[in-house]
Amino acid sequence: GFEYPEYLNIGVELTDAMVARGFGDHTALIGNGRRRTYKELADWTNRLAHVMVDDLGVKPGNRVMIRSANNPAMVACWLAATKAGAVVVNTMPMLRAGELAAIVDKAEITHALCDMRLMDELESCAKSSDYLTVVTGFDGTSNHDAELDRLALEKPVQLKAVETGRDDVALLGFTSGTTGSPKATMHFHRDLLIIADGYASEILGVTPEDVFVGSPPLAFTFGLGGLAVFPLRFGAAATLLENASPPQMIEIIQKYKATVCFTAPTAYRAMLSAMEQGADLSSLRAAVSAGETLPAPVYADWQAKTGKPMLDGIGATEMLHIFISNRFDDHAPACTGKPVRGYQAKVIGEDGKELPRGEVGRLAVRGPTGCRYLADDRQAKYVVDGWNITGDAFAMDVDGYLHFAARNDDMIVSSGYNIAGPEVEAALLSHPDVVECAVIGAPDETRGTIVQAHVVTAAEPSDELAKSLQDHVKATIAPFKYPRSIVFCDALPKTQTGKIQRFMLKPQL
Ligand code: 3SK
Repeated sequence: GFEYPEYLNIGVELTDAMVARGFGDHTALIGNGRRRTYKELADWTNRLAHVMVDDLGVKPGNRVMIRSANNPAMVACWLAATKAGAVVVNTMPMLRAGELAAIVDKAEITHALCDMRLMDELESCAKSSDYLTVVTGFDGTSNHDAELDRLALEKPVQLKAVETGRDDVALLGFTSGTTGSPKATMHFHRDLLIIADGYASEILGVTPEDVFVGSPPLAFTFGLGGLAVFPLRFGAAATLLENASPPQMIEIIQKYKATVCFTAPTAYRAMLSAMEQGADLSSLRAAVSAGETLPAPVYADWQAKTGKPMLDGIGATEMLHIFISNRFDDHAPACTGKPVRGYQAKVIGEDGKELPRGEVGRLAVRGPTGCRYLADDRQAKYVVDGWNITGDAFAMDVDGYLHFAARNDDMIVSSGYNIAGPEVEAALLSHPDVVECAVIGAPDETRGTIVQAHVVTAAEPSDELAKSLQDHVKATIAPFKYPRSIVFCDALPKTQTGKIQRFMLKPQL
């Protein structure tokens, strides 16, 4: 198990406690062209926490929204609000007033800290909100040129942080999933340590020498763990990029000799192409892929070009972070690995009973960070007898390894066959002209449902290209799975965390 003291504040654990452990002079954060040590981060967050308590009136338990792109100031605001005893809701820059309002209402948010560059939408949300009364701007460019920063400069660097309990809620993680309708998941202070002491320690073996880079937003728990909690828990450095495109990540990897990367398969594909143009990724010792299925060709190409495995994992906002993962010394293509320390997994059928090994069913997981939805009757459906019933279809083999089949919504039944959309996508992605694709079941008069592929291509769309893609799939996997319909498109619809929204491609929508 994971043992923690009764009183625990994750903001203190990741800053002042690290200084006390001798990491004061180590680099904690790199962003906007500046490095900050653990001591500087501890002082900065203590000053900010004073402002929140003394000037903004934040009380323990208040829900505080942070609105920003990934940058050091966002991390500082998150840690500081936590030190002030707040329950933090991190949000992404692209959210509009209506989406912000839904979050504010659901979480009953009273205070918001917002990068000055993103004020407009939040102010228009605040105008019509019954809850949100205090909106304060901070300078996301780290020039300390906004109200919050100016107030902080007057404050002392010593702080008596709020003594939160280890089981007090620290964070509300919002998830809209791939189907719409947002839910808030509650996570305790101790949960944030568990994901570091479990996944990051056991699977990644993080050390103070590590330098992290990646693309997921800090507002997504995948990003908050991978780009803030994991490095800061172990005295490592986090590089933060506001627009983490593959070229920018490559630049940072080369400049700071980054060692651990968190991103999605599409970005790894782009990084692999860049390697052919001379990009040097040799400093990376860990490439974590999650958030989307890792196609076997990307896994194989990475291994061939870098000599290191790509670590595929599956997580969920409900569970806070990754709960099943491959290991450096135990990995395979099209395999998600085994449960992370502290978690258990099983595959169940429609009746909720465990299925025999090898059969595809719904993945159920149990572990210390299990789902607690805030005021949501979907809780009873998601957690049954202590097991979290995910939306993903997996098979567990005789040796206990889990193999992804599809998100339950992605399973296509065509002419009586069960066809896993991601398997067809992986086959299409191994065609040289396919940049991205999404496969869905589309209605068809004769067959009921047919496999339809929506494809972003590097070549000029044509009937010949469509035929070549179909032939390629037939030659790669069982021919009955080939997409009978091919739709060429410029881009695929995605959630703000980069997951493809296949439901948006369904004809009825
Ligand atoms: O796989 C995901 O979607 C995920 C969600 C939250 C945290 C971590 C991960 C990988």
